[in-house]
Amino acid sequence: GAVRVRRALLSVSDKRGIVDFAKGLSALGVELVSTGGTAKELMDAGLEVRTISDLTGFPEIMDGRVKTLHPKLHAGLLGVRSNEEHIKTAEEHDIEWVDLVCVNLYPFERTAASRGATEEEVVEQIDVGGPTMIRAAAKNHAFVGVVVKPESYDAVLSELEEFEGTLSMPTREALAADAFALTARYDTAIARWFSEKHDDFPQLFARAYEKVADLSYGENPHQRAAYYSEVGARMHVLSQVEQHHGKQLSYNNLLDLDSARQLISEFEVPACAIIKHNNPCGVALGATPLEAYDKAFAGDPLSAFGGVIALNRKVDKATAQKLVDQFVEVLIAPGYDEDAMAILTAKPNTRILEDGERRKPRVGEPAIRQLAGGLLVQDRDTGIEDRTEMEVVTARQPSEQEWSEMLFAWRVCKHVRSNAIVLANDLATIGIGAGQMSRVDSVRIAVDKARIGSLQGSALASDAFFPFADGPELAIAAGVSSIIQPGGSKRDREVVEAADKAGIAMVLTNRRHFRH
Ligand code: 93A
Repeated sequence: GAVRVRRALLSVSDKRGIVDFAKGLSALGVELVSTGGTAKELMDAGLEVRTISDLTGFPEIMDGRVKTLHPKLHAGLLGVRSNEEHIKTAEEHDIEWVDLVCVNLYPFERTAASRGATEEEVVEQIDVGGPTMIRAAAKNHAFVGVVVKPESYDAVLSELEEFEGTLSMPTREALAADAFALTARYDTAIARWFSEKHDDFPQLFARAYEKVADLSYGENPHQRAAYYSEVGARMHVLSQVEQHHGKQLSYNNLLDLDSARQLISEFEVPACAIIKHNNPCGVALGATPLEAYDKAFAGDPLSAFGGVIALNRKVDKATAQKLVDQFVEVLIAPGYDEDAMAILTAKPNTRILEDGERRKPRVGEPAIRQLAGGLLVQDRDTGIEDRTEMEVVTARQPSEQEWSEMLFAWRVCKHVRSNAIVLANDLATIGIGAGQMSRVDSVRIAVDKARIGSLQGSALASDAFFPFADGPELAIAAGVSSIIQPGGSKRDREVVEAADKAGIAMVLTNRRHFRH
């Protein structure tokens, strides 16, 4: 049934709205009990407040580490009001029932995320008394209400005002659900912080996610979807990206956007990447953003239709004029010239995004994928091999030009679904074979995509070794003059022989980059 609120305990770090809430309670005749800082705030506002020490008969000690951790308070929260035994005990020990608890916690997450905070400061922000009160009140929701966020104050107050100072069971249950969600999240953030100090895979992989946005639908219109950010993560895609124009980002947009940003971040010089269905269909470097875009687009003009386009330079007028000729789903760049923006926003549908300051993911931040009822967790596939770590295995050494084509293709290849084959010429992809179950099929697709002529002297990158010589042979016949691949196949000898026979250059990276 409904619970009559006679006494409320208020103890909050985030003091937004607390004075008004307390005034409302006070007007309803509720006795206010409060801890140091909160009590002061309320008294300054002219409210009559009892201190927690007055209730417990014990001072707040040890710099506030022990303020509310007292049996007199916790018995007053946990006692079953309908239990004769509990009532008798309460009388014996002068225990006063507390019917409403309003608590929010020390800002652990914020402190842990702030750059300057020392470990000691972060640890000090682990709230002990607050969660204890919240859990006690939420457990005893049959008799106690618990409010854990300022956003709930108005609704709680309205109900109390409307129903003669009482709170209904459904309301108390909903508040208890909020309360346990908060303490779960809070402890998860703490557990994550501790486990991250040791750069390993903790026994209990504690992560919490909070909703950032509902999406209109998922991969398909009949699937519901939302975007969540990870609690405690240093960055997430939507916190860094500002949308200037166009409809809300869809589920598929976000997926492609994430891939586009990862790919484009491989390059320092002006670069453009066009993503379709979570694979690049055109990637290029250029002296200007316009040149990079033109070359990326030329890589596969048919597939570029409705793609996610990422640039790592400010978009200028010339590039904007080219971009509006195409159907672009999403455009992302570090900025836009004013005249470029005017041109781009003339089209109502293109989602125009600005990439904010990029923070690299923390070393050790894992990549996670969901399986039925479980997760696969692995290190991120960060970084890329240096030329000095690679090995030329053919009689012919690659020319400097071939080296740059191969290294470019290799960087792109890492971002293509396996089996991945990337053909590049003039620092632009000319054909990409992605997501095939057989590597030779990926080679075939990449070669088919490339325009005749562009293949002469092109470079091929393969995300993993060639199990047979058929793939390289096909590429060589089409005009490829250098191949970069991890090596490590049983038939490496046959593969290298095919390269030597054709007089092309082959480089082994000794590391593969599957992306499944
Ligand atoms: O250090 S604590 O874990 N020890 C406690 O006994 C305790 N009781 C309440 N922190 C404690 N609190 C927290 O103090 C509350 O969760 C709230 O965040 C904060 C309010 O303190 P003040 O009213 O002094 O500003």
